[in-house]
Amino acid sequence: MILHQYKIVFGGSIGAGKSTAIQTISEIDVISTEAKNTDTSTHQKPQTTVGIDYGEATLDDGVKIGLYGTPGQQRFDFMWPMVGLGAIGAVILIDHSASNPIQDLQFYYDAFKAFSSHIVIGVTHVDVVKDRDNRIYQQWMAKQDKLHPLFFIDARQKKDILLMLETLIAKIEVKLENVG
Ligand SMILES: Nc1nc2c(ncn2[C@@H]2O[C@H](COP(=O)(O)OP(=O)(O)OP(=O)(O)O)[C@@H](O)[C@H]2O)c(=O)[nH]1
Ligand SMILES: [Mg+2]
Repeated sequence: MILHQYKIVFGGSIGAGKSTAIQTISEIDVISTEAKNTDTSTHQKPQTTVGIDYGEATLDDGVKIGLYGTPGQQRFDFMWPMVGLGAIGAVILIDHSASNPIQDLQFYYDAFKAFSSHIVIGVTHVDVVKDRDNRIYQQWMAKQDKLHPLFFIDARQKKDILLMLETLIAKIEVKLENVG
């Protein structure tokens, strides 16, 4: 059984690039809920998501994907189940330049694995902090009970987002074919 419309939820740290990723690949005008960022101690960017992002993309094989973005700020965590429930897969984006990206990864992983067991992880802003060791993510993954695909990406690059989504959909379809 192959589905032709997938709901994918994007979760992860503030400023990691969830809204950017959806904007980068969506074929429709993205519905977004950006507001002035008042939490400048966590991140300097002027705007932040306070509700939901929604976009749509079609992969090369014709599979349609609904892209659902969540707010990174923990004070909006009540939105996560509202946006994430019913998702068939989750993309977790982590900002490599944040003060403790592994703590962030653990936190958002624990929160978003509740919505789907199909997860890909994208680490962004690797270009910003070149002196931080990238192997921390593989070391973290080795301690988990399940392995998930992990990519170093730039959320502004369409090809990077498509690679993550294609990997996620392939994983999901293998599972669906095995049960269907
Ligand atoms: N240098 C660099 N900038 C990036 C990269 N990925 C995304 N960005 C930028 O980082 C910012 C990410 O902002 P958003 O897309 O609003 O982040 P978000 O995850 O939606 O944040 P919240 O909604 O506040 O949780 C944007 O200014 C992007 O252009 C990257 O890999 N490197
Ligand atoms: Mg956002």
